[in-house]
Amino acid sequence: MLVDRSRIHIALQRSGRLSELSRDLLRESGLRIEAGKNSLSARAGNFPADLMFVRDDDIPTFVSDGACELGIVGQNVLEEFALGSNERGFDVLAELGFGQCSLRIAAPERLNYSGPESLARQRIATSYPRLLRRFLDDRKIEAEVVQMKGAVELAPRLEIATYICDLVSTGATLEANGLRPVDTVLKSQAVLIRTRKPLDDERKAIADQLLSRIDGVLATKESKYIMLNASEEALSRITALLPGAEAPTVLPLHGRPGHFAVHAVCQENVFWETLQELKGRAHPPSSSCPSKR
Ligand code: PRT
Ligand code: ZN
Repeated sequence: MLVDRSRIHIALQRSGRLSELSRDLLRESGLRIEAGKNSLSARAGNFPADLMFVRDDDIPTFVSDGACELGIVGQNVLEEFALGSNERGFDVLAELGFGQCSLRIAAPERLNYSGPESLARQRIATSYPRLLRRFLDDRKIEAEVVQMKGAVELAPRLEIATYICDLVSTGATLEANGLRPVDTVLKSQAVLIRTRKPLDDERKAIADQLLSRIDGVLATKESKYIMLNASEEALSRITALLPGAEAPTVLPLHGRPGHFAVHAVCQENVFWETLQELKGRAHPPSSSCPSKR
């Protein structure tokens, strides 16, 4: 297949937990994507990018080989891949804030776990043998890693292994199988990756443009817009409470001398902690209305 050098190629999970969320992010970044569920590839209607829909396990390979310039994949899949390759063929450009899960060691309910040394000489079933092996080696624990492709939660019941090491998000699957999480091997979320293969200027510019759009989308998601009314005396105390905010806009309120409207964009982590305090300080209380957008 001839590679079209005037377009970039983005590897996305075809069908699974990350596929819709990955497409949503690209749509929010302004790409028109009209591919159906069964398509293997799609052309963005209004941006020089082709999307390749593949198994998530293939995404690190495609990007490292340079077949796709960009990709979206879970850190769990990415790090397992990286541990098996001699050279890192990709860079992580952004954490995307979805697909969160943890790779955890889990034990049957009845078993006591008193730290990683409890794993010594035990059998542990996993689909992530390299990440698990690194976890054990870092702690100088010798244990047997039993590799499974799926249904890892069944291993203790089938007496294939005593422990398992698998992805957990809500914990419901572990619970349903009489298991409980006892240790964490890796915390994971979806990330945007770029090949380390050199790009020609044209495709580098396209990739940079998309990255800056994605950065914009992520920044908006992490921000909250605060609007409140305050008296003149309260203004300096209120602006001091907004450390994560851009310079707030302060506007006089028509017909209410000495009172102002304060508008500020605030980082989400600051927002929730600050909200209560703001409510206490804006004056008069009846007109203080911190709100979010
Ligand atoms: O077909 P393909 O190979 O592309 O997909 P896949 O079946 O390998 O992957 P998929 O779609 O299941 O998951 C894609 C990615 O989503 C993973 O690589 C993770 O980065 C991320 N992710 C987030 C999860 C979970 N949460 C998750 N809970 N991947 C899998 N699970 C599974 C887990 O393995 C276990 O079986 O969900 C079960 C546990 O869920 P809870 O909620 O009961 O704890
Ligand atoms: Zn997979």
